[in-house]
Amino acid sequence: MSKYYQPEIETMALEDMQKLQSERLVKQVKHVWDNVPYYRKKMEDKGITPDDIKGIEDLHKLPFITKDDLRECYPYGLLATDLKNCVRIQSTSGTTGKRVVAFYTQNDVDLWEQCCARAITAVGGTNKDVCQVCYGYGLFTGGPGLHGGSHKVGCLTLPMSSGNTERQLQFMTDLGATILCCTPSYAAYLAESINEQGIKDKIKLKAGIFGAEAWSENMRKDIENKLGIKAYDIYGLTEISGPGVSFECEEQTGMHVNEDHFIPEIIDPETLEVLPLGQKGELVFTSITKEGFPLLRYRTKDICVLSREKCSCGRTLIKMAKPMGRSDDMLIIRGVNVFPSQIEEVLIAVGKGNITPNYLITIDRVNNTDTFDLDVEMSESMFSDDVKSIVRVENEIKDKLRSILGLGVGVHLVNPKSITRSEGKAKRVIDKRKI
Ligand code: DLL
Repeated sequence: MSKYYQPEIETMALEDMQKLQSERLVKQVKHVWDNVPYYRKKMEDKGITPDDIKGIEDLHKLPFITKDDLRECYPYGLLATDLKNCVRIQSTSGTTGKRVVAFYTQNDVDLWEQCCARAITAVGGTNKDVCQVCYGYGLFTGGPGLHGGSHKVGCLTLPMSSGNTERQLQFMTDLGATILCCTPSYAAYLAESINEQGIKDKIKLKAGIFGAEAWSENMRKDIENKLGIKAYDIYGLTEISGPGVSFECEEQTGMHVNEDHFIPEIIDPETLEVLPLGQKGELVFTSITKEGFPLLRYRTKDICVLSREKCSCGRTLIKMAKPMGRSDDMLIIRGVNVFPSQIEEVLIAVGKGNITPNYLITIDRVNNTDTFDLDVEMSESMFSDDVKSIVRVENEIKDKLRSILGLGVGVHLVNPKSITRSEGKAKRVIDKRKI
């Protein structure tokens, strides 16, 4: 087995893990207090100092950090070390306005890659494996994270990045890839292409590590059957490091959190109270080993459940269920984080009396790929215009959205007053994806 199965950590007794977390938390709080004036102010506003945090039992006293804080502090406001100590940035898949930038020291990159190496090891990966990484490379953490983990395990790494299915299949068959890392929707697409081309017997895959978006147990079964592999979930987010915050083991009943690096909590998103194990609420993480960009009590907005039920793999690391949705309005479309507010901004910019602010986003999944359509009501004056000018406005909206989101959107100007008005909160999104 690869040296990234670390039983001294992964099967540690609960008391020992809590002791380790407490030591690291105390140190981390001091590091953040000393180096991040923004967070120090938040602590002062709550009337606490690092002396009040003696261990994980005091974690609940710390203030939360949210995406809004990250935006306010963009780009350097939450950096906890001199910039010269940082060697990398990564960023969430989002827009210029909403972008979140995370900084890493070399040590941060090493620890992150170790987390991914644990995930690859947990699916049976060793230095005999050929690991095909088709998450996007670049600012997105998927490619770089799994790539680094694959190197650490000693797999032959195929740094494919996303897209170009023909080339993916050629390398997969010619080089005998045994582990596939990509989003579950791309895995399902690859599986279909393999079956269509009748090349299943040329495939040597045994396991897949699929995450970055929600997927169901049905989708897991479908991918497993079509590819003849075991499909494992992996979770993470840029703000906390990237993929590998938690990973699935052979039991496939939820993801073990790398608790020696990230302390998870579940809170009630309304009252902000910490909820007991087993209750559903918003997932919050505290980074206890990061140097460059250590976030304390970061609200992920992912709705989830934690469990300490005994796992047959022997790991004692706490488990999180598959995330069950979000407590904010963020959508993940083809892996890109999209906020309805970004669409509103574009509509306002393009508006000029041609369109109204009434719109409806429809998302679906066709052939395992997300479709993204936007209906926008025209104004009465535009309604009487010729088709040419309607198409011009549609294209303008389309181009602006593509440049901001990096996504193709089907834009349709619809008749005035044709979008159903709501009596309560406006319903702007119809998500037909069955996931
Ligand atoms: O998606 C990191 C990642 C890359 C995870 C590759 C796994 C594999 P972000 O772009 O910052 O980072 O998006 C983070 O994606 O808050 C969740 O809402 C969602 N997400 C990530 N993994 C899963 C998963 C990467 N396994 C946001 N299941 C998170 C459901 C997931 N949702």
